[in-house]
Order: sequence, then structure tokens, then C-alpha cells
Amino acid sequence: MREAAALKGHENEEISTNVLIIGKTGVGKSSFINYLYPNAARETGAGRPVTGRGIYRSVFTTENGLAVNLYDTWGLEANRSAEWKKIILDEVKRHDKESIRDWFHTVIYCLSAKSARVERFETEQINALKAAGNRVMAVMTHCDLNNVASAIEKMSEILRCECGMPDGDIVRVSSVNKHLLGGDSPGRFGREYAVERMVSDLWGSIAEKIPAILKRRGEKMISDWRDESEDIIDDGINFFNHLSNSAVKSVLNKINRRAENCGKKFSRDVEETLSDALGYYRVFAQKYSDLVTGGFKTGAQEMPRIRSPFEHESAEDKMIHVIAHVIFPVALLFSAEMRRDEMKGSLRRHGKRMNEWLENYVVEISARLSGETPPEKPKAVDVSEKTAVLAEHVLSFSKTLEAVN
Ligand SMILES: Nc1nc2c(ncn2[C@@H]2O[C@H](COP(=O)(O)OP(=O)(O)O)[C@@H](O)[C@H]2O)c(=O)[nH]1
Ligand SMILES: [Mg+2]
Repeated sequence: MREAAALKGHENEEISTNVLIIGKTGVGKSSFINYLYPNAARETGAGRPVTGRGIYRSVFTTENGLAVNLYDTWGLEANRSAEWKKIILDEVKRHDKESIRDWFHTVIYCLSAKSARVERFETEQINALKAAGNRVMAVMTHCDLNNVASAIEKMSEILRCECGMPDGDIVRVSSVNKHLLGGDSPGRFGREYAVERMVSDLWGSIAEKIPAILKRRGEKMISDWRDESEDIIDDGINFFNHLSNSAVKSVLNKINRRAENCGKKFSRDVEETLSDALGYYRVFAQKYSDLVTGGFKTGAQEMPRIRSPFEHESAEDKMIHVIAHVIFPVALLFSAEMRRDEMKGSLRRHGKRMNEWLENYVVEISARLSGETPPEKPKAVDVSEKTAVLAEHVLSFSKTLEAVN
């Protein structure tokens, strides 16, 4: 099966991932990254500024061959919060391209439980990132310290109220092995949960972004088709030939053929885009789960299972089913009696039907990707007027053809 083959073959792919880590100086960004990617070799020293000041990029390569493009924010302080906000959002926008490889796959906002506070500019920053379509994971560092329980509670409450972040979005970590005064070292913790979140966030952003991307491309395709078809009508039909069957038929054939090609092109596009995203996600999830199970162990803590929406073959089957069954509405109908503007009206109505079809199709893809049952297909197209008018046209067209033959 061709579609199934298209979904395989990414296992040995070398992949890179883009991670944005934000937070005030001293909250523990560097420490958390070191904890997250053990044995990672930092290739570009202290990092290079990406866009002017503010954001620095370094590349890590982990033991299992995952290249981590880390975008770290330095020297961005509260007294320059407006500037900070702009720099970060510009960077996010720069990455928000059509290809999954360019996105920020993980956005980490670091806060320190030691400071016991979340500032207003920080909640604003988180909200701005979320509004720009990012899944933000709040990492609360220094959770190993004594007496931070109430600070953690207080900070979580602020994040919940001001940013709508459920507890699941807040990861409590200790990135260092410190010996506390007169007590045991609680060691490091929080990594496994953070990794699990990163994997499910990537899936979430695929489920969210891909349908929107496909919809945009589909709409563009339909509107191009309509423009082209109007030109075809203008070129093919004039005052002298508009009642000629062969002229009308030739115009109609051209338009329908183009619509058919659009449908084919679009379904290829959907298939490629989805299989590419799936492939990328699979390798990503695998590499991250290797990182957790291979590279690092935190005592007796139980390893969480990294969940994949495609663990079950049947889910994948469904997916392939969606990919394989793109039925684009084609076959526009004109009759020889139609005037040019009537043809264009008919074209517009058909374009509208194509857009409606696209809308439903994207909703279905979106539901499949987010693991829901797709909504029921809307009831069959209204059998009313439009269909009756069309039927009449077909009838008169075929009568005219008969008369000619
Ligand atoms: N106890 C404890 N100390 C931490 C933790 N994370 C970072 N630190 C310490 O906090 C200081 C600042 O950390 P660093 O990673 O350099 O912060 P950055 O400026 O955000 O990159 C260092 O002394 C770290 O050892 C943590 O989770 N627990
Ligand atoms: Mg640092």
C-alpha cells in the first residue's frame, strides 16, 4: 500500500529540534538544559546572537544523534520588558513557517521557586506566546529547596489564574545535585515529566498547525482555480459563439479538468504533509524516549511511558484512510443557454461548495490528529433549488447535444 509506505522510512532520519528557553537571569535556564540533555556536546560555545540582541542560539548534539537548536534568552530584564516581548515574539514568528522542522517544538518558560514570585511582565510574556499559537511549558526550578512548597503553590495559582495554565503545564524541577544544609539531597527531578510534555506538546502543535496550513493552501488553490476559470470563460465565450455547444463544452471541459487536477494535487499535498509530520514526530518521540530511558536515570523514580497517538495500529489505519480518501467535488455544469455572467455565477457557487468541502475535510483531519472521533459528516448537500437548477441545465445541455448529433 503506497500510503503505508509513505508513513515509514523516517526511523533513521537525523533530526533537529528547536527549543526556546526563556526566563530571567539566574532562574536556572542553563542548569535545566544541562539536566535535560545529558552528554550533549555544545558546538557553538556560548551561543551566538540570532537577531541583534537578546536571543542566542547554540547547537547541542545528544548521544543519540538529536541536534538541539537551543534558543536561549540572555540579558533580557524586567526593566526592558516591552523590548523583550517584541524580540521573543519576532523570533517565534520567524520560526512559524510551513515546515514542521522550523517551528519551535518546545517553548520553556523558567521561573524560580526560590524567588517565590511571578512578575506581571512574565505572565504577559507567557500569554503573548500562547496567543501566538505556542504551547508553553512552565518550568519551576529550585523545587529541591527547603520551604518552597508555599511559594510553588502561590506561583502555580498565579499561572493558573493569569495564564490559564493547568497544573499539568507546570513542571517542577530540581536541576542540580545540591546538598542542603543539615539534610539529604533530594537530587534532581522533573526531567521525565518535562520530556513527556515536550513530546505531547509537539504532537499538539502538529494537530493544531497542520490543518490550518492545509486549509490555507487549499483555499489558495480554489481561489486560483476560480480566477483561471473566469479567464477561460472570458477567452472561450463571446457574443458570437456563446450559443455554440462546442464552445461551451470546450470551456466546461477545461474548467472541470483543472478542478480535477487541483483535487489530485491537493490530496497529494495532504498525504505528503501528514506523512512528513508523522515521520518527524515519530523520530522525535523515539529520540526523546531514548534520552530518558538510556542516557539518564534518577534513582528509583518510575519512568513514564511516552505516549504516542499512533501506538495503536488502528489509529494509523484511520489516518491512512483519511489521507487516501480525498474526494474533491468536481464537475461543474453549464448549459449552452447560459450567458457568460451566468457561467461565472455558477463558477462562484461551485467555488463555494469546494470551500465548504475543504472546511469539512480540514475539521476531519484536525479531529483525527487530536485523537477525537471526527464529527459526523454534514447531511447530504441540500437537495433543493441548486440541484434542481443544475438538473435542468444538464437536461437542456444533453438535449442540445442530441439535437446536434
Ligand atoms: N538548588 C537549585 N539550584 C539551582 C537550580 N537550578 C539552577 N540552580 C542554581 O542557580 C544558579 C543559576 O543557574 P543558571 O542555570 O546559571 O541560571 P540562568 O542564568 O537562568 O542560566 C546556579 O548557581 C545554579 O547552580 C535548581 O533547580 N535547584
Ligand atoms: Mg544561563
